[in-house]
Amino acid sequence: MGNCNNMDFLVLALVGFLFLGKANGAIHYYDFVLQETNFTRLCSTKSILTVNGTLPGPTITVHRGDTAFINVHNQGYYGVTLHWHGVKQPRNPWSDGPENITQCPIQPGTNFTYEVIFSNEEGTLWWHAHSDWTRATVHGAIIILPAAGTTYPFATPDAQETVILGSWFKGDVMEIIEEAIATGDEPNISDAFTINGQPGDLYSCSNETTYRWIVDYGKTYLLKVINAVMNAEQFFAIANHTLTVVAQDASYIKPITTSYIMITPGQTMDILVTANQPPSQYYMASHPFMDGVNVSYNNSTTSAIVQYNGNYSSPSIIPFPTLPAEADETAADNFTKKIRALASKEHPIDVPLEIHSRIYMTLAINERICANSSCEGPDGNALASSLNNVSFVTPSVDILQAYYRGSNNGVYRTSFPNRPPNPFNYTGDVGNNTIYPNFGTRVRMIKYGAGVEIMFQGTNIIAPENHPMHLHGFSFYLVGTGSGIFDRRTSPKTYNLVDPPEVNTIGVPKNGWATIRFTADNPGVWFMHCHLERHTSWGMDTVLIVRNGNTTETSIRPPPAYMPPCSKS
Ligand SMILES: *[C@@H]1O[C@H](CO)[C@@H](O)[C@H](O)[C@H]1NC(C)=O
Ligand SMILES: *[C@@H]1O[C@H](CO)[C@@H](O)[C@H](O)[C@H]1NC(C)=O
Ligand SMILES: *[C@@H]1O[C@H](CO)[C@@H](O)[C@H](O)[C@H]1NC(C)=O
Ligand SMILES: *[C@@H]1O[C@H](CO)[C@@H](O)[C@H](O)[C@H]1NC(C)=O
Ligand SMILES: *[C@@H]1O[C@H](CO)[C@@H](O)[C@H](O)[C@H]1NC(C)=O
Ligand SMILES: *[C@@H]1O[C@H](CO)[C@@H](O)[C@H](O)[C@H]1NC(C)=O
Ligand SMILES: *[C@@H]1O[C@H](CO)[C@@H](O)[C@H](O)[C@H]1NC(C)=O
Ligand SMILES: *[C@@H]1O[C@H](CO)[C@@H](O)[C@H](O)[C@H]1NC(C)=O
Ligand SMILES: *[C@@H]1O[C@H](CO)[C@@H](O)[C@H](O)[C@H]1NC(C)=O
Ligand SMILES: *[C@@H]1O[C@H](CO)[C@@H](O)[C@H](O)[C@H]1NC(C)=O
Ligand SMILES: *[C@@H]1O[C@H](CO)[C@@H](O)[C@H](O)[C@H]1NC(C)=O
Ligand SMILES: *[C@@H]1O[C@H](CO)[C@@H](O)[C@H](O)[C@H]1NC(C)=O
Ligand SMILES: [Cu+2]
Repeated sequence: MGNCNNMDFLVLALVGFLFLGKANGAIHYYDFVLQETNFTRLCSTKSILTVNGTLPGPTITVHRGDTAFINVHNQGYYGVTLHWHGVKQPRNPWSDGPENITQCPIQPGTNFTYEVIFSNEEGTLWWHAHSDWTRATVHGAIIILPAAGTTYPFATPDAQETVILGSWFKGDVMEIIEEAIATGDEPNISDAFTINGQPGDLYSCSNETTYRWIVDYGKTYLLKVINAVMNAEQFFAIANHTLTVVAQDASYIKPITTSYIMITPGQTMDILVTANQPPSQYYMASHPFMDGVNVSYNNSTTSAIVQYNGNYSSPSIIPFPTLPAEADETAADNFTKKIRALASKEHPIDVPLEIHSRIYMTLAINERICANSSCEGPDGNALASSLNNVSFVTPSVDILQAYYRGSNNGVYRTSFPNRPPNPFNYTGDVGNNTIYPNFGTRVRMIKYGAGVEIMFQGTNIIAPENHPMHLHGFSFYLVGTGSGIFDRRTSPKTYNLVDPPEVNTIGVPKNGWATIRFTADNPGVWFMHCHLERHTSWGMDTVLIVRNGNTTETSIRPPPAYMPPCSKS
């Protein structure tokens, strides 16, 4: 991807300078072909679902405020949907993508065109399948350049590069999650992590294809790191090179100079890297940040090589970066706590100070009772998960249609609780009565324009860990985090309302809390879920329905002429 992208980037940057004034929003067209493709990794070949036969899939490049039409042709074996992660899609939930939330799957042999509407996002986002576990191999980068006539809030970099962290499973990912749901046990762990689709030198049979990023001495690059890993938050570093993080989730932050980052699934970071070391080769590497208790995971390290152009003798030993240890919560915290919005005149923040809708929400791993202890999870039961003790059940027709047409017919209930139904000692001795959740498709209704505050509370039930919570349709401000139980009296006093980061995914600390705020100015049906894929599958999800305002401009747009039909397969 490297060289091609760099050219595109220079050309687009040039075009940007030729247009002055406000961008009117260019329109881009892409065709994506979903197809089975044979890939060889870790000494074995298997067929995976891809877009256009590549892993990662094609990059979408736009300027701020543009629109992209993506015509998705499904030539695979099963129905799939795509999601444009972090793109707010004002008034346009029809193109958001989560399966049976905003649409039914695009069936094999059919196509559907997404209209992806960019607004104030600037930096890096990504797209991925949003159907069961297909996102493992169906994902790619979205690069949003500054609008025509504007520039970065830092010196224009010489070129850009994208690094997508991913997971590789030897087994079929769809079978893996089906098997886990059937047995009630944890899904099989991945066999490798990848950088731009390649596991790298630390895995057998992978060193011939290790990803190489070719750099020129003296140049400064804008490195776009995307965590597309299925089930783990990740540390990432480059040997001998300092990272200057300048944006997260397509929103600028105050530059952070660091030797490593912690990035959760769903998050993206834009990082300035200057190739200022002796011309040679250096490893970049990534492995999990895993503070979970009772969680099995892949504890391996993916790597790629930063290779300087020029004549030099190959190093006998390529320097390897020092990554924090897997369970190093302090290292994760130290990095995360440094992130603050740029909050400049050109890139202001707009945190709601008046709150109309407040939700206190517990996150938990639970058990679903199996008759005669016939399952393979804890106590002979099946693993489940929940928000406010409700384990989300995905309906078989999409919630958006049911809501929009006013034909609910029991597809969903509007009774998602706005506080834990039965308070308990969340982060301590949780007691046995917290293990079994309720199951249902419960959503929360929110008034258009409301100031919304959500306090996520981690719990100590069964398997506490850090949960990367993601909300569709919005970016939100992370105004506070802390350890232990959120305290109504003291915790809000620690809020940052001056320069909180504006993001779409946040890691809620293990047995701790995180508070987010946003203005409900985007009418629609918006999925909210943990971005660890197994937790999503187990039910750590809900839906926020933001009602229409009182004008056309504050209401959901009419649906496109064609939406994929919901079948009763
Ligand atoms: C994907 O493949 C189709 C068919 O070959 C092609 O028309 C399309 O341009 C490709 N899309 C991208 C983004 O490369
Ligand atoms: C993938 O490999 C299998 C087994 O070798 C083969 O039968 C199949 O035709 C291949 N598929 C493609 C798309 O090349
Ligand atoms: C399907 O693709 C065809 C040809 O590319 C296009 O004309 C048509 O509008 C597409 N249909 C949908 C529903 O996107
Ligand atoms: C999961 O792992 C087990 C044990 O290695 C193996 O027997 C099983 O086939 C795997 N399942 C899938 C779907 O790959
Ligand atoms: C890959 O590893 C094998 C076995 O250790 C070694 O023989 C080979 O030279 C290596 N290839 C590269 C490109 O490093
Ligand atoms: C990389 O950093 C290590 C540790 O600081 C140092 O020992 C080594 O000399 C550096 N390598 C190069 C090529 O600069
Ligand atoms: C993970 O692997 C590293 C070495 O790569 C090792 O030091 C560490 O103990 C392992 N951690 C766990 C929990 O297995
Ligand atoms: C975390 O930051 C503190 C204060 O800056 C420092 O003393 C400590 O060494 C850091 N720990 C890690 C693991 O980075
Ligand atoms: C979505 O609904 C379809 C039927 O329209 C069903 O086959 C599919 O399993 C559902 N997807 C999920 C994730 O529940
Ligand atoms: C909560 O549980 C912890 C650990 O068991 C205990 O130390 C603490 O006293 C409990 N708090 C309350 C309010 O019961
Ligand atoms: C809690 O559940 C465990 C496992 O089912 C059981 O062994 C234990 O006795 C229960 N404790 C209480 C206080 O009910
Ligand atoms: C429409 O809603 C806005 C707030 O979103 C409010 O200020 C305004 O008064 C409302 N207008 C009418 C006619 O209800
Ligand atoms: Cu989770």
